Order: sequence, then C-alpha cells, then structure tokens
Amino acid sequence: MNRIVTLDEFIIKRQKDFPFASGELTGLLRDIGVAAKIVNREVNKAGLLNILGVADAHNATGDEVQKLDLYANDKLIDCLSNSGECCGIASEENEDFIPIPPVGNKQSKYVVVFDPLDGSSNINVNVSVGTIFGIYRRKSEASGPCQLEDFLQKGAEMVAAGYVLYGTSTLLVYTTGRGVNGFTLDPTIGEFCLSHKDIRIPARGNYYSVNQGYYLKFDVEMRRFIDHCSDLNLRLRYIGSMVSDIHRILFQGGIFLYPNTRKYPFGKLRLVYECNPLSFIVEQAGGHAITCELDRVLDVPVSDLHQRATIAIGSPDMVEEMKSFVQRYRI
Ligand code: AHM
Ligand code: MG
Repeated sequence: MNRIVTLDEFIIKRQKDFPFASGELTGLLRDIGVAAKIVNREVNKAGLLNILGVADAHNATGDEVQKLDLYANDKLIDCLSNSGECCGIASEENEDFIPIPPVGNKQSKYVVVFDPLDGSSNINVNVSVGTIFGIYRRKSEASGPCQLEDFLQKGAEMVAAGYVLYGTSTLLVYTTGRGVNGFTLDPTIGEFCLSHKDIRIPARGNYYSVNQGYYLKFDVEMRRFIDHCSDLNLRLRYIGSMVSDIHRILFQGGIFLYPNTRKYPFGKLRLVYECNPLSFIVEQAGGHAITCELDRVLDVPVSDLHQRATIAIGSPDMVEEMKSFVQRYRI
C-alpha cells in the first residue's frame, strides 16, 4: 500500500525546497486548508441546517449573495486573520480589502485574495461549488498596514494560488509556482491526502465550456470559434461554476470561455479573485490563459479590486486556436 501524504506534510516538505523560506507561506496554505475543511462541512450539511437560500444582501459587484457565501467568507477571514500569517485579505464578497493587524510581533509579508464560494447559483440545487485563492507578497512597507497596491498586482506576481472543489469528493489543488498538485479530503480521517501529483493539462481535449445561451450576444469571432468547436464534435460542458468547469479541463483537456456580452462588455468574471488564480494554476500545469483581447491574463494591469475580465483558458493548443480565430474574424 502506498504511504498516505497529507497536505500538511506535503506543504512542510515543499518548504524545504525554498532555502530562505520563513514558514509564513506554509502557515498560510495550512490556514486555507483548515478553512476549506470547515466550509466543506457546511456545504455538505447545508440542506440539513436550512442555511440555504438568498441572504438579504448583495455582494460588492451587485450580484445576489447566498447565505453559504457569507459563511465561507467569514470562515476564511477568521482562519486567515487569527494566525497572523497574512497582513491583508481581499474577498469577492467585500467591497474593500481588510488589513490584518500583526499577531504578537509577527509582521507578515503576504496578502491573500479569494472568492469564498464560486458558482453560488449552484448551491441550492446541490451542484458543485468551489473556493478560489491567490497569494501575493506585499509591495508596501512591511512596518505598516497593507495598502491597496498590495492587491492590485498583476497575476504574474502571484506566489501561490489554488482552489477547493466541493464536488462528489472535496479536492484542494494548489501551486506555489513549481507544478500543480491535488489533494482529496478523506472524510474518515479529516485530512487532505495527496491524490494528484504534478498535474499536467493535455495539449488538446474533447471539451469546450461556455454559456452557449449567450451565443447571439457574443462577438462574431467568438461565435465562429464556438461553431468550430461544435464542428469538431467537441463535447459541451457548462456547470456554471468556474472551478468545476476548469477542473474538468485541467484533467481532461479542453477550453473554457467567458467572453464579453452586451450585458458584460468587459466580461463577467473577476480578474483578481477568479481569472488570475485559475490562470496561474492552469499555466503552471502547462496550459494557456488569455483574454478575448488576446492578452495573457496574468499580464493584465489591475486597477480595481473588483475589475472584470474576459477569458479563454485551458489546453494550450486550443487556446492558441481560439486566438487565431479571433485574429482571422475580428471585424
Ligand atoms: P459567482 O462568483 O457570483 O458565483 O459568479 C461566477 C460564476 C462562475 O463560477 C461561472 O463560470 C459563471 O459565474 C457563470 O455565469 P453565467 O451564469 O453568466 O454563465
Ligand atoms: Mg465567483
């Protein structure tokens, strides 16, 4: 029998690969692992506890917020602020970033961005949702509180990113820029165990993922590319939970698209909380991620915490193919 490697063990082992590591990043990843277990517990028993439904609130970008989103948001904030392993947090559910005061004399050099529960429209029908996170080294003076500039860094500056998928089983996938690894939660021992080592995305795949209901609202070049996917007999899969859709593509190959529409002229998804962390992971696994304007997502300048972006992400050959369609058909 193979020896089980837990997430904590793996993170600590990896810390030794960084000769000057202080253990802060290690601590942060562990905090996120703990928060993920707590959120997972609630996601699993949500129906039983009757905490489903729409809370009387809207998030910072005006979307409807489900109660479980707020719960996940609170738990992540609690876990990350109690240990003092980061000096600030920005969440999709909060208008502004939250500075974290030092715990004891520990002055952290990291900030964390996250979408606590992505794909929240799936919650009340028992379909997969996820948590997405990214970690940056702060830019501001280490002696004072964190600043907005710490969160407005390009995705390419990220030091770690990951997601948790609350699906048929619960998986945590993360990277610190040296490959991507996946851990499955074993509910019997309450530990995330290494289950997917050094994940590599296939160069091509049989899936495309896009909200085809908006077809007529997409630009002509995007419609041409979607027609091409259909002509190739690719399988259309769209869960409406970006984490779940990208998870499939990461393992089986394919392309995920969220282009601009008339309703969302700059795209719907958030650059800081969704597009950048997932692009960092997919690139680390050998994939590509570009905007529909054909810029690398990780190089897009960030000027607003809740900035939206268009995205085409997934298998490298398929993203390149989409790029050539856009170049050919753009009016
Ligand atoms: P959320 O963060 O409010 O849940 O919204 C993000 C989600 C993504 O997970 C998903 O890909 C997309 O919104 C679905 O949007 P649409 O229903 O417009 O296709
Ligand atoms: Mg989201």
